[in-house]
Amino acid sequence: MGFITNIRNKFFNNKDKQHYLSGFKETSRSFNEKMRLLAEGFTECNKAFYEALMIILIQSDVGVNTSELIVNNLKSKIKDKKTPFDDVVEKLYESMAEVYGKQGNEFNYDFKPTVIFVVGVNGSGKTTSIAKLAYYFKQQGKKVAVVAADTFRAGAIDQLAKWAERLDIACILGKQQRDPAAVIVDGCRYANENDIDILLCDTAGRLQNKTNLMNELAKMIKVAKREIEDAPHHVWLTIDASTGQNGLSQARIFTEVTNVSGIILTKMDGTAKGGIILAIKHELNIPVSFVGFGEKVDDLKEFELDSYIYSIANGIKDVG
Ligand SMILES: Nc1nc2c(ncn2[C@@H]2O[C@H](COP(=O)(O)OP(=O)(O)OP(=O)(O)O)[C@@H](O)[C@H]2O)c(=O)[nH]1
Ligand SMILES: [Mg+2]
Repeated sequence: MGFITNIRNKFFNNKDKQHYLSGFKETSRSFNEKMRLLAEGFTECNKAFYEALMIILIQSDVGVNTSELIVNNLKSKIKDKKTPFDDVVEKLYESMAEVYGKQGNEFNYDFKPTVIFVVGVNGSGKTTSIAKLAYYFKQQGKKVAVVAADTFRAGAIDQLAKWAERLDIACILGKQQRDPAAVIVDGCRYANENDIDILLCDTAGRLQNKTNLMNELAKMIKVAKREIEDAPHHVWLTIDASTGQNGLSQARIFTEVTNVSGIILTKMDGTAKGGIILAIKHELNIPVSFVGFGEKVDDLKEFELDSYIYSIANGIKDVG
């Protein structure tokens, strides 16, 4: 059985398949169009073919290093230069999955409360993702509260408070310009006293100064740990998919200053830069945990590698 047939069932059993199909539609369209052109001129798997393939991957935001790895992996699978194009493409998807490696996005939410920090550059989708995560956990019957520890940007606190009101969950508010660490302390205490399962903490994303960022995050982490053992249990980084490689390099700084355990890839809807998922995993060695497919509260979905690959490979046909 071929690789695509193998992952097909998994895809069709994925409850989020519609989000995957529409979210990766642009990536699939653009990738398949390029592959179609490559097929037209295809004679055999020679140097020129692999180079053209490499360019297509790079154009899909897979990144140079990751593209190279995928192409090398593919080469090792193609024993016969004259392998038919469709079989080569199937092996290509298999190579992508192998280069991504293990999914690695299973998280432990057994701590009570489980404290999750969401970090990331300005506008990358932290606050919106917090709201979506709150909804996600609430759907699972968990008691959720959010902490508005972005005391830097005017309007940030209101933005989160509005979401919390709509979701009917508690929001621990800081005042603008107040020390964000103090708001984290309030949040942790509230969670301890109110039987909260999941405490989601919003943070400010300013990046002008690495030392400041490092100090501020370090302080927030320190006070959280003081209030709740081992907190924060997870630190998730938002990356805006539409900013591609550039967004990835901006986000890298957060992985240098804190122990990021998962990635939330936002704004996947409407961009063709879906290859970034492979680059993120390879370059940062952090799994993509969730993907944001839109602005609505239920538009954040768990990342599933095979469904992702399938959506790009066959997305076009299935969307129709
Ligand atoms: N289309 C789309 N828009 C999104 C998604 N996630 C976030 N957005 C939008 O992106 C914009 C910025 O999102 P925020 O959540 O405010 O980003 P932030 O990181 O909290 O921004 P700062 O607080 O300024 O650092 C908002 O208009 C969101 O509605 C997504 O998955 N898809
Ligand atoms: Mg925000």
